[in-house]
Amino acid sequence: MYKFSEPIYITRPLLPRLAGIHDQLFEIWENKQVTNHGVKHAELQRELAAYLNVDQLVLFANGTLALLLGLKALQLHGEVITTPFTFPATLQALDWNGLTPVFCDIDPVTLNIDVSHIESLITDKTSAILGVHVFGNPCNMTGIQQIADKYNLKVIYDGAHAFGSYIDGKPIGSYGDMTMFSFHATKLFHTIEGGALTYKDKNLTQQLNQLKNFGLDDDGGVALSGLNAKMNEIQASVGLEVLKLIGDERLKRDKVMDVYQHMLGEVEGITIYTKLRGQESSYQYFVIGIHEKKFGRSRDWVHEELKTYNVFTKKYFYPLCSTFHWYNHLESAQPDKLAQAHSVVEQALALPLYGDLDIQSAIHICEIIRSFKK
Ligand code: T4K
Repeated sequence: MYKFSEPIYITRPLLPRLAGIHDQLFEIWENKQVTNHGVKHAELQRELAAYLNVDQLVLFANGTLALLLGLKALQLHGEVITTPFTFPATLQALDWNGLTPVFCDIDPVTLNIDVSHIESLITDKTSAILGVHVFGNPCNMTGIQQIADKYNLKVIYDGAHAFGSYIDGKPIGSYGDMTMFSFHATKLFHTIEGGALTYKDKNLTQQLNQLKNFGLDDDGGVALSGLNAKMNEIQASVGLEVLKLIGDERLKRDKVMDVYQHMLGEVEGITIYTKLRGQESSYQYFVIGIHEKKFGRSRDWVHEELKTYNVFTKKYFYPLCSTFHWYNHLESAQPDKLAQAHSVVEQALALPLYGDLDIQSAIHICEIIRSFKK
């Protein structure tokens, strides 16, 4: 069996030509505004709002701070219904706002919050539903909105993995009250570190801009208890260059996904969790589920064995957030209430997906995985 001579990771950052970055840096050096809302920041904010097709967008230093401050701007209180199957940052943004998560089990197909369980979790303390578009699979946004409208709850989406996708012909950032996007280097679109909020209520704009800048107002006062969560000019200029490459990158990732889909789609014991393509897809991750009994090997075994071939996959999102020691006393965190999440977290495995991964390498990865089947 083929063995890679160099390590293959689940992703590699999409890096623009250095000459383009140099030109951007030259302009920044010339005008000497390196952070605190300079021209690059303004330009990227405009370009991203257009690209994501949303009316309101504010940039942040990273996705976690964007979500944390977005939740604060919405003035939530008490409990927020959310998923245990996500990156810790989703929960940490709640924590830092003093909000209590109420964990909702997930749909085993989309891996997102299961709408049929939400109503039973609502109490008089519930103020919002925080859905995560896990691996770019969209939440059931119509179902969530119906419940939110009925109980007068806010809806926030963690769209860290959902950059640029359209669902039912609408940009994903236009659903709910607010959506967070992460621009970390591992994301399709990135600013090395960075993030943004898109949101419905334009009255929030001033507040969000203050919150990310220590709460300072325009009159020299301090209006809010904010933070430093500003995106600097170098981050913004990397974003401007990366944005030019996204169209091509999506096409390249589509070809890699084609190989995975054809070579792994029919293997007994393997489920493909990330099936969306074209404008619905964010092309962020390619994630499979490995069913130990049917495949003959566990997900953990496959993850470890692939390393001997120099292929480094990721067990996203292991462990479940509901098992963190500061949550495991919560009633909603009990494993019997989260049966699907506990099952999926033992099966999910993210495979390498990035434009520079050549087709032959994707074929080798599939051949290696297929050779594991018992
Ligand atoms: N909500 C959700 C649902 C999220 O998934 C995330 C972040 C957030 C919120 C918070 O957004 P940010 O505050 O991060 O904007 C990575 C990322 O650091 C994190 O942004 C991301 N989600 C998470 C899913 O993945 P790790 O610890 O798994 O990444 P790491 O360093 O192992 O990188 C993965 C692979 O990528 C490496 O094996 C090699 C490659 N890589 C990585 C980096 C950073 C490179 O080739 N070059 C690089 O510079 O967290």
